[in-house]
Amino acid sequence: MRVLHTSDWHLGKKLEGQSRILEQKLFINALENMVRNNEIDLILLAGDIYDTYNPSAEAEKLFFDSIKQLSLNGKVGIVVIPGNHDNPQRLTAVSHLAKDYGVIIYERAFQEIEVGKYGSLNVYKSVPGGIFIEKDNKKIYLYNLPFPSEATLNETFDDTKFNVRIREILQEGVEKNNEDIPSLVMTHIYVAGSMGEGEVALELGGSRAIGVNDLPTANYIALGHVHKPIVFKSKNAYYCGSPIEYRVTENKFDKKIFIADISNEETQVKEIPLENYKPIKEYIVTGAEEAIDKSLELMESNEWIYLNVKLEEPLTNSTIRKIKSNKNILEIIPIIQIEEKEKEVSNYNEQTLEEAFVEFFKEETMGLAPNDNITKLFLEILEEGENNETN
Ligand SMILES: [Mn+2]
Repeated sequence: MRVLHTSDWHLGKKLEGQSRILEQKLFINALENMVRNNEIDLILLAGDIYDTYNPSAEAEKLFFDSIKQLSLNGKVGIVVIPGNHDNPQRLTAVSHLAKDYGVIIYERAFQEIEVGKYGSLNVYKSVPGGIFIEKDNKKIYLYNLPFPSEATLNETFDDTKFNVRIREILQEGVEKNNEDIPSLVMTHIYVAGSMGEGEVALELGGSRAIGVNDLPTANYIALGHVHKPIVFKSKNAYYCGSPIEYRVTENKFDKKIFIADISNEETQVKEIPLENYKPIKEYIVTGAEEAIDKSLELMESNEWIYLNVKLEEPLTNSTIRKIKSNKNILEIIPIIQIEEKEKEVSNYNEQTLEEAFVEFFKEETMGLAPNDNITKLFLEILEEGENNETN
């Protein structure tokens, strides 16, 4: 059976308030072509379909359209599990309609899917968390574990036992395959990388992790959660990563899709690089003029832009407007130049109030001098105070 593995679509996710729906639609169209060109039997969608618990109508429409489009109207099977970003009830609300298109959507761990026809897929046997699938005389067993947490598993365990419990669940899940057919596992979880070949140690803030050795032995393990493609060769385990860059830190590596030929023999895996429709870029310029020039130069660049500007004084509103005439500029990040000279102890008594205010303002703003209006305002308020006193 030929399986395409994708995850972490994060439909509806925004970047500094900017919609990514257009890029997400382009990805879905590209994915449809891959499904057609590679004669895919089954698509595994390993969680984080949406970005939030309450996706927008636009994001939901894209998901509904996508499963119909990618299933080629029921010719290709799709199995979906919720990730930590998804609301499982919301995700599965469309299950009954999706069934005709060959789409199986899990809501929770240990769920027993109804046996029967799902488009061209035949689920001929079902166990808690696992399905025996037959398509065109090819058979596989697939064990699914949606994002596991104490809440979703309805269990409590202390942090040190998390990986032990997950290892047990996955092991028992795989053992339910009592036929001589390949075993696949799909889950949405953080696997802390060992430092072997092609394996990268990562930290995902606060997320509970399992180790590579906690993964069971299977013909293919489809992982979701990490946005970078990672291969754990020793376990046939793969993170395909997110299809598009969702943060500026993700612009250092290529996005991929994995296609696996699954049989009782060794699994053959092909990587397909994904096109980057609108890369996230960072630029550093010095001064307002350079910032405006850069913005104009990149007007047609089709990039998301973070513009870092080295400054000695704040940008005026008119400069900001000129820079932002380039709609791809996400954020203008001022870098205030701090003078290295040793700070002298101020004697405010020897300064005029205006001088003292300017100095105080600079201390509070990492070296940024107040503009004339602010200084004027300060002096006006001061004067008002003095007048009040004499009244
Ligand atoms: Mn996730």
